[in-house]
Order: sequence, then C-alpha cells, then structure tokens
Amino acid sequence: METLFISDLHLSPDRPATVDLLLRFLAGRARRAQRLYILGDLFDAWIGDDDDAPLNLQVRAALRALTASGVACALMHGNRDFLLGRAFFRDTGCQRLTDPTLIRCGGEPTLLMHGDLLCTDDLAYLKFRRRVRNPLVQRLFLWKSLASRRALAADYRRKSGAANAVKPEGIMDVNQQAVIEILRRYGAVRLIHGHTHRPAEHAIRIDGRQAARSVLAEWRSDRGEVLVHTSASLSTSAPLGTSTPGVWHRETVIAG
Ligand code: OKV
Ligand code: MN
Repeated sequence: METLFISDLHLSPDRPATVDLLLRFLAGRARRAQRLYILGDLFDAWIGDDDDAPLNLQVRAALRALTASGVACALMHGNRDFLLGRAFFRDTGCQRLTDPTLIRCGGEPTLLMHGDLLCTDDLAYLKFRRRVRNPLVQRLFLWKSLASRRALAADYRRKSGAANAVKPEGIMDVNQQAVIEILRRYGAVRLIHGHTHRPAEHAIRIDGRQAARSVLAEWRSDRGEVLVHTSASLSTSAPLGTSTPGVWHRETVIAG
C-alpha cells in the first residue's frame, strides 16, 4: 500500500514541460498508489477558480480523472496557490488539507505542512501572508475582474522577485526552533514539507526522542520528485490493530 507526497510543482504556462511531466505522473505512476498528497504550490500563481486558462483546465481534468479512478488525492495550499477555492476542490474531487495536518503513516504520527509557516525569520513574507490570507481582503480581490486580478498578480510577482533577490539565504530556510515546537505540539515523529526547495532528510532529537524532517524537492522541467511511503499489505500475519512503520524512499519522475 503506497502513499505518495509531492509539492512545489509551480505549474505555469511558462514551463509546459513541467506540466507534461505532472500529467504523465497523474495518468501513470500515481494510479498505483492508494493516496496522493500535494503539499502546496501546485500552481505558481492562482488568482481565482474562475480563471479558465488552458493550464488550469488541463490540470483540473487530470486530477478529476485520478480521483475518479479511485486514488484519494489531498491538497494543501502553498504560499502561491493559497487562493485555490471550493470550486477547484469540488471539480477535482481533491480533499482540502489545512496547514498543518497530522496523519498516520504505518502507525507513526506524521505532520504535513507546506513549509512557509516554518520560515519564521522572514518577517516581510509573514506580513504579506497575513494580509493576503485575510478572508475580507481575499473577498475584495475576488470581486475584481479577471483582467485587474491578472494585473495585480503580475505586480506582486515583480515586486516579490526584486525583494527576494536581496534577502539573505538564511532567512529563507526553516527556523529550527519552529520545527521542534510544532513537532512537539502535535506529538509527531516526522515532518514532511516543501517550500524551501532544499530536499533532504534531517534527523532531529526532541526531548530525547528521534524525529525526522523530510523536505520535498521542487519539480523542474526535466525531473520531478516523489516521496513514497510503503506500508505492509493487509495480507501479512500481523494481528488487527497493530502496524509496522513501513518504509520510505524517493523516486524521480522523468519524461519519456
Ligand atoms: C502568490 C506570491 C504572487 C509569495 C492579492 C488579495 C490583494 C490575493 C492576492 C495576488 C497575487 C495570488 C493572489 C502570488 C504568491 C506572489 C508574489 C510573492 C512570496 C490580494 C488576495 F492584497 F492584492 F488584495 N493575490 N497572486 N508571493 O500571483 O498567485 O508567496 S499570485
Ligand atoms: Mn512555497
């Protein structure tokens, strides 16, 4: 029984090869899994579910086909596609995940996040986040025409590119204290997140216990990355109600 985790595809009309890679993945490899988790930034930008750009329609249809085939798909907002709304989730059959969400993998409490909430040193970003996550601000934004939303979004992206270029590297990574605090608060032994684009397996000691932080990679035009959890199938002789931790590995998705 397999559970797959991906994040940070940053789908955009500028990178059609990454879109193709995802469409192949959703129609192929993902169908052998029981569940797929998308941990944020599936899209590089999202300005409302009514945006009927070809890319959006294509990805929506591919997710719908996946969930219709019986694979459960759960999706968390990232810092870029935080405006994905009810219509998107209804159309695709994806389940909406709040950030953070606690699940169990092979019996182990596992915390899922996008990752931006862990970057507590980036005060300018957190200020931007508070503003655009305000429900009233979102409602005002969605009242505007698609054309004015497109213009506003382009403006935001231009300004953000300029601001990030002068930010020191350190403040764009997670804060270690924030990681420890959230794992402790949820009693989790593993944290899975993306956002930082610094794929790695980190070992953490919390109050004498061993924990892990799995960081997902961003998808590029030539390769995507999937974190896979495989749990023992129901055919083993384990008594009901017990579970084995299962195994973790990473897979690369390539074109062709
Ligand atoms: C998403 C980010 C652009 C980072 C604007 C209210 C407001 C939503 C919005 C506009 C931008 C999403 C929706 C985009 C994330 C950027 C640049 C930096 C760091 C408003 C609600 F305030 F204008 F009324 N936005 N877009 N950034 O282009 O997808 O995450 S976006
Ligand atoms: Mn992100």
